[in-house]
Amino acid sequence: MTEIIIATGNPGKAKEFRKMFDDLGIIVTCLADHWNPVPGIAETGSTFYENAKIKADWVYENTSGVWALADDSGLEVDALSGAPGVFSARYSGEGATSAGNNEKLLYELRDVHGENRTARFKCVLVLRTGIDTYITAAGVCEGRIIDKPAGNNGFGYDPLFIPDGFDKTFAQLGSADKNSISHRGRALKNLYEQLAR
Ligand code: ITT
Repeated sequence: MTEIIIATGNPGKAKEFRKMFDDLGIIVTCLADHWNPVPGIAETGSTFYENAKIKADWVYENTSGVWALADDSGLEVDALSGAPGVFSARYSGEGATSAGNNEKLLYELRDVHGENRTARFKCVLVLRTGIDTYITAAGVCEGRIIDKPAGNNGFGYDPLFIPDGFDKTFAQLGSADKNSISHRGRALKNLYEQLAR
């Protein structure tokens, strides 16, 4: 394995991957290291898998066949029938910000209380390693949505999500703690196990 490009334009994800791959002794780059401006790859799929594959394919096909790893992820809230799901990044509309998405989520959950606020983060990773070769891995982290943001670490919905077994949000946990139990950390561990076989 020589180089892996992470097919993400999300600096929060990029930072987590850099840290996790660094712990494995592997150097990675992201879209911003290769393209300026960072390409907006249209996510036209209807599942995390389809969107991850679209992003991995874009990078593989726009380089000389460099290994491309894509993450498609999101938050599924039970009381909202699984929303925002694949629309997590753009939940509050075009040009959505994390603050806007979090505000919308709290509004949608205004009448949902206590143990009915269960949710989970999901992550699907697709690594394209050749013309027709892919490795896929998935990870899930169960938890609940609190009623006001807490913490400044991480990104996205982290200030609203408390993982099961903890009393702090992802945004209050340090990155090492988050990565050890997160959907992304679990998916990457599974991917790495497949690579090591
Ligand atoms: P790329 O496609 O460029 O990777 P993106 O942010 O658009 O960046 P996704 O389409 O996979 O990525 O959307 C994932 C969204 O789900 C992300 O923008 C967050 O809103 C949310 N999300 C995923 N993982 C998260 C995490 O670990 N913490 C908080 N929010 C997360």
